[in-house]
Amino acid sequence: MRMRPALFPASILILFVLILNAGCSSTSIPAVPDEFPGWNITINGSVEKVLTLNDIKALPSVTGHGFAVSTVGIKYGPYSCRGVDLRDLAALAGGVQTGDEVWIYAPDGYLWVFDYDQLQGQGFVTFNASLKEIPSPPLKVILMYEQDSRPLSYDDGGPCRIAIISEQDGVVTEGSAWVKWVNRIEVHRK
Ligand SMILES: Nc1nc2c(c(=O)[nH]1)N[C@H]1C(S)=C(S)[C@@H](COP(=O)(O)O)O[C@H]1N2
Ligand SMILES: [Mo]
Repeated sequence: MRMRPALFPASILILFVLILNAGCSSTSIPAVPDEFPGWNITINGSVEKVLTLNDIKALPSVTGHGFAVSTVGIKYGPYSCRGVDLRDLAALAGGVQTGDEVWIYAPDGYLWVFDYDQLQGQGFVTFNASLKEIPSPPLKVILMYEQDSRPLSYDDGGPCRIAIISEQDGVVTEGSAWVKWVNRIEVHRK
């Protein structure tokens, strides 16, 4: 009899865990705020801002074609990508000036740096779908939260990943700049 009072709450707890898991086991991609509770991103410049995913989605968004290639030549995409231009995010923390760099951090320790020209969409190496180098059209660097009209899953680098997009279809960029799981952005002034 001494075990019973302890067993009852434990079974209720297990039941709750099962119910919560059932809610997450859907095969469709869950809505991002449910998939990433408490997630936010820090933008550090002359001031610092912390944004939730809803804050990011409330900002003006841009869309375009995104297509990337890994260092071993595996292509991913083409995708339609939606997100916020990095310059608009930086503007919330004091903005970028000529010569600034933007450092993009992820919790796995990955760090990628965009120089000022790249923030303007210039100075990237681009390829066609056959991976032949082509002159770069104007590009945009965005913090992507939607890929092919769906929230970005964790496996794809969600909730927010860097994407380099073009108005023109079939422009491939180097995958190393497509930082997954972005959680911190810093504006660096020399
Ligand atoms: N956070 C994070 N982002 C990252 C990387 C990483 O190791 N960590 N690797 C980069 C590199 S080198 C490539 S080629 C692509 C690979 O993207 P994939 O994992 O979606 O294929 O992600 C980029 N983004
Ligand atoms: Mo890579």
